[in-house]
Amino acid sequence: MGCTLAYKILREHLISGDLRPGEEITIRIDQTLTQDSTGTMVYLQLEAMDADMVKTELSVAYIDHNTLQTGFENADDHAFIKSVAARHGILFSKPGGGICHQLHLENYGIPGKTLLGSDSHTPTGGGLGMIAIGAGGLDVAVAMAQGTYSLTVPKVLGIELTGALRPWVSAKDVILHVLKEISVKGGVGKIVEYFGGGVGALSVTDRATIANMGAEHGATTSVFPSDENTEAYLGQQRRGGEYVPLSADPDAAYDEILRVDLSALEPLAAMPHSPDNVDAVKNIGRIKVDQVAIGSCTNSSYTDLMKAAAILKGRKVHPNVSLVISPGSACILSKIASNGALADLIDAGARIIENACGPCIGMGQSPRSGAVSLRTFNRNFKGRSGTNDADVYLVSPETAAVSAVTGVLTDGFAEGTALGISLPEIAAETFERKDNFVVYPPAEGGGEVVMGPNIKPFPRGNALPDAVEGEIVLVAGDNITTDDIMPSDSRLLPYRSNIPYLSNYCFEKIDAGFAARAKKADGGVIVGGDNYGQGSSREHAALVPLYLGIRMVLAKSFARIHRSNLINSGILPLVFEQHGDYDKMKAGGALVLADADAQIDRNIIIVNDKGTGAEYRFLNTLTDIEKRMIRAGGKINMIRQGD
Ligand code: MIC
Ligand code: SF4
Repeated sequence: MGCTLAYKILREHLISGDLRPGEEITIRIDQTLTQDSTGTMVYLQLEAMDADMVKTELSVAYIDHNTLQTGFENADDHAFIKSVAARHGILFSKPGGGICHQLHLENYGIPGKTLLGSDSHTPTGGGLGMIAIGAGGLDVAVAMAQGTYSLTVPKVLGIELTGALRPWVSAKDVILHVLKEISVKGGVGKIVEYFGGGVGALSVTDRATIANMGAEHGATTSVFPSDENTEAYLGQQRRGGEYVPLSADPDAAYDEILRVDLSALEPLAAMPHSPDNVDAVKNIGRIKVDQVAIGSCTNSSYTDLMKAAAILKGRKVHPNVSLVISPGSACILSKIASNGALADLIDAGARIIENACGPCIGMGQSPRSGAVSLRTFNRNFKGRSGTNDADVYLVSPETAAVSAVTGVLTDGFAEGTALGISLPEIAAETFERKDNFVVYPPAEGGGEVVMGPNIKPFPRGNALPDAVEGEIVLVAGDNITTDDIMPSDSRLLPYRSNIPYLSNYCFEKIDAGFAARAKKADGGVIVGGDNYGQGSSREHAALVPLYLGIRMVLAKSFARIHRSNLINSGILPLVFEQHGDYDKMKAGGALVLADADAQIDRNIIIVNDKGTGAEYRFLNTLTDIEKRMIRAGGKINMIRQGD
């Protein structure tokens, strides 16, 4: 049987371990990226490791999340990141340059390379044929310091694409369809690899949209072949020389296969409050819309904005709708400014905001109370927009633009509206390579670290005690997101380098009393359902609980990045062997994991109820390296002990 593309790239980068599903391997990391809201922590950790110049071929520190600068905090973080980047040979991408994933695709992504990023949407690079993985900040810091990353080998889910998309149906609808099919946890433990005749009908930015939102089904990453469309895209970006053709063997053995006929797809939308709550736009109906937002790392490419401009040209945004557009990069904004498309958007009544994450992470543009907001983004978790009772629908740029005009959720295809754009013409255009927003590090590195008053030391775990015990401070349900655990909006994002401050808001949106209870319990246990910790890569969702004294999280299953972040912080994630035991967990009860050092080596870990003595069995999913981390009280401690 032949080899998948994913395994070919992993094999190329294998340093140690067996490339078989479930085995732990260490791979070489060619490139890393960070963004500012996880980056401050990454660079504090890099400094704490006494690292020298980075060991990667390329590392870039982007500023794109915290760009509101309502106080000194964000700007201080930017200055800190810039100073550390210079010290270690890291490129610094200033605020205003654009969104990290779009910028990386345009400027630095190379087929066949590995990329590790401190953001869950790093897999966007899979659109260029990279193995691009999102990880917690500490893993990215280690990758910069050592040039390596360890992971459990995922299975490969092959998605065979056939046919071609009809007008008004776009890449967003492909990934929404996949999410509907496999759910928000269907990709956990897998790499999703696209193949088949339909791949050629998708441009690199289409592929990037699909790979980007693979984060929403929990996959380790998603990857597309590198073909003539890849060559054309790199040529457009004046990087034609970096093209490498790559594909799976024709008889590649996939662990599972899902087939998607592109020609059968129609405009879709993810309804509140989950990216997999998907239905056809025409089935949802013509609901009244208050806000439309076009942008984010999923749908802010040049093509996406050109489509929106073509739909809006000569029309007017509905009086009840606020349309807001955030281009993916300065390069895209400059291009639409010079070709007149920007004027078409503004003349239609669009609000143009900075090339940054912006409303996607609640940094401004929160909709009004009870609003319906259509967004081309990737996550519609409750409250993420900054308005707790808003209903956010995730849609394609086409659906967003036409709905902004009609004022109701609209299926442009069903309406028979003309799209008025030639996609091949757009794909043939070239961009000037500009690096006006990039600061290159001095060849020799070095320089002072610039540290503002909002930047506080990060918490470190303690070595594993004889017994891990504590009160159950929270019993949460299924699919708890990291936005639930550690909310991040314009109010809290400026405090990403201040864990003590953030700790007051842990679980705020679902349980306002959590922080106070956890502080009082001083060593609590969190209980979660399935897919605990889905969503972002923010390690604050582990560091804040650590700061609050949490030492153990029990769940039916964990999302990949959050599970690693817990372990990196020295917090033990245990999986219920019997899901029925979850129902027996009551807030206020007390649990103990006795003889912890010995138990950590067993396949089944026993936890007892301190009151009744009742016994609960948990699966131990820790790899050997992870056991060492838990024993040391976290990854940094392990590294500093020279382990
Ligand atoms: C997100 O989309 O949730 C974020 C904000 O980009 C996060 C990173 C963060 O919390 O800083 C992510 O996706 O990893
Ligand atoms: Fe930024 Fe949103 Fe993309 Fe996260 S998902 S990187 S907040 S644009």
